[in-house]
Amino acid sequence: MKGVVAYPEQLAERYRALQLWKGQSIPDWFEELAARFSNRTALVDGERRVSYAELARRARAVARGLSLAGVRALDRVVLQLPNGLELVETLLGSMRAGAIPVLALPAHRRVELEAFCRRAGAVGLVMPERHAGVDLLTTARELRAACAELRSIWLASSGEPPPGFQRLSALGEAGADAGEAAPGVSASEVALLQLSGGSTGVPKLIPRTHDDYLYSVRASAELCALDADSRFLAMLPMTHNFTLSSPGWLGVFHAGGTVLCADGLLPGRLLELLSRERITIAAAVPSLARALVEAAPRLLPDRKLEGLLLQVGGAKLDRKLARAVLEVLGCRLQQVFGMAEGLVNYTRLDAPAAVVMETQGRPLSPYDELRVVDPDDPAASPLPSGAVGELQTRGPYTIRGYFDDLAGQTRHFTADGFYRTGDLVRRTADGDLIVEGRIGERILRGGEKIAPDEVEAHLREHPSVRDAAVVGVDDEYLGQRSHAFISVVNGAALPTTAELRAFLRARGLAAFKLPDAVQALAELPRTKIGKTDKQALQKSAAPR
Ligand code: AMP
Ligand code: DBH
Repeated sequence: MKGVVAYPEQLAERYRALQLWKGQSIPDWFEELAARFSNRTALVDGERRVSYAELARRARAVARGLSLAGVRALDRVVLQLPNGLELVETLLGSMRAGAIPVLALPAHRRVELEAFCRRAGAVGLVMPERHAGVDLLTTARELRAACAELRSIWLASSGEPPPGFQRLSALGEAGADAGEAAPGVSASEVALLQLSGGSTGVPKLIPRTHDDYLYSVRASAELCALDADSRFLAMLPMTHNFTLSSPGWLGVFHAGGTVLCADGLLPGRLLELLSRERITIAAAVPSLARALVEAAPRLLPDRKLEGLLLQVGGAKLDRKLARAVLEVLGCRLQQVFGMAEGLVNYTRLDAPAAVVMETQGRPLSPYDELRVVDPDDPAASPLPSGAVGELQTRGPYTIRGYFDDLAGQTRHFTADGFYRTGDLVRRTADGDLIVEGRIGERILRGGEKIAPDEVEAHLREHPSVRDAAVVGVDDEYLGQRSHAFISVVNGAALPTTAELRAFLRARGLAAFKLPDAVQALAELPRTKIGKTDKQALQKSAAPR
């Protein structure tokens, strides 16, 4: 497809010969699952329970509805729905129609949605009429006016949509009595456009093929030992790569298990579901894991979550919180260091506790190629294990380029096809990765380099500090100075800058790493998926 950097043919052949890529499209894969697990429950959304066979039928109806509406093979459709049956059937149905869903998050608004529609050249958009108490109809109208190629906007709403918009549920109804018309979908084609978290501005589009995506899903499901008894609670947005594919709800489907949808629930309610519904696997970002840990003593006094594997990823999990997850929730823990561009690292289920608490795991696939390079001299030979540098990777499920982004190609990918992750990592002698931060977040203070992650981890060890983030602020004399933001443990007194600096010094930290300023916030700002929003913090760090 135009705008997509393909895998080199020789490598593609190798991945096929190795049976990593099986030549099966995601819709065909799901049809096969529907035949195999037919009456088993695939999805629970509130009161609605849907079997595999029923879900396949619903996805087929959506596919036909989209075809009847004029959506053709490889057309892009931006998909923005909250967790639930509609999201799942529309995602599967759009792929069955041969279209390429662009996976937006519920928190995205006009600026982001407009950028996705334009960049993807989308012909369709699926979005809720209201979400989390916000009326989105004006947004929908603005998008329709702004994006010329957008032919249809399907609104998920209970009532009749205003003129010019379609009702999402009508899609499945229109398709239900139409003839069979599923176009063949090639497994080597793009299946979906995932979003990069985007450390700068609006996310870039990530083209993942059926072959490569399914490989990562299957391998992840095996690694996490999923089976037909697996019960997954979707707590993060189901379009996010972690919740979708690592192994996520697609991985649970692969094993014949059951997916339960949660959306925008408070930690207390999530704890109740995790316990009552005997959830066996769930994915969280660290801020959500922290919220669960904090709510547990009150809401889960002695019902420990023994049967649960809590996956934590998306941002660095510090050791203190990792320990609390194990001790307070009483569940198993897995760290997941992944990226929508491809590569996913997991701590293994049989890894020693120290590895699970202190590392971000190792690559999913034996065919993942990783190298750690000097960020200031990336062309030099890779660094030895133990050294901190930028992680570069290529492999059977890592993209070779962003969608339609010739201009950014050499910035984000090397000539030999490695993705420059922008992540600073260190590999232990045993081959596990430890994330040390992001290149762009390094602070260059008067000739010294500071890795914010290191300082943040020490700050979080202070008994009054709940969470911490350190950013660089432009400084006339030093180039940059460091500014720490903290949130404080409920009820604890606010430590002064001098106290915190003394605390860090006592822990043996070099003087240049001590924050020049400390500012307390009630809550650290979060990105749409719940990672600490360092860009926002950088902007708000008041110049002295
Ligand atoms: P995205 O671009 O949204 O796919 O985000 C991927 C990025 O999130 C990675 O490149 C890392 O910077 C970060 N990330 C994901 N998982 C972890 C983790 N377990 N520990 C530290 N950083 C992580
Ligand atoms: O942060 C991520 O993007 C992420 C984290 C864990 C991811 O894409 C994944 C696992 O697949």
